[in-house]
Amino acid sequence: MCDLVIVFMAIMVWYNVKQRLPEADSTVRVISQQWAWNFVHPGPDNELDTDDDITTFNEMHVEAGKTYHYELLSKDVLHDFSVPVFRLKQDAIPGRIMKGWFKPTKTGEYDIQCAEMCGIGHGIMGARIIVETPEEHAAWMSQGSTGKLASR
Ligand SMILES: [Cu+2]
Repeated sequence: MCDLVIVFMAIMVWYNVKQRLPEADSTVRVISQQWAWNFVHPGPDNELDTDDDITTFNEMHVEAGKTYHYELLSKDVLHDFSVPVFRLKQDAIPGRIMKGWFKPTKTGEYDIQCAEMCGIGHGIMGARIIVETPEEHAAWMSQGSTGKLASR
């Protein structure tokens, strides 16, 4: 009987963490490939798949205090989108769009890594997530939407 209670409670935790997404302030697309990360940010219109989308390579920009949904894709093999500081790990599976969410609360730069052995370049498949204040994020977005985004 105790096993059933534990299984039921585990399912409820899984549902609350992985299945029930809170309402998003914004959605970003994360595209993994051997051996890099591409990030598609909605531009000032806050909609993906429009002309003002901002695509970056190995660098993701988000605003502190906002809830983000992500759409995770893979162009080739299994990868795993891992942001250790968020305790976030999600497999990227070719042919599927994996959805999830996060809410950064502190500004700063943090590591993104691939947590799935994905080939000879797996070890160099790192990226950064830059959590910005609203002002910093707006400044970055205005650079990106005019095509003047500086690459690091
Ligand atoms: Cu990998």
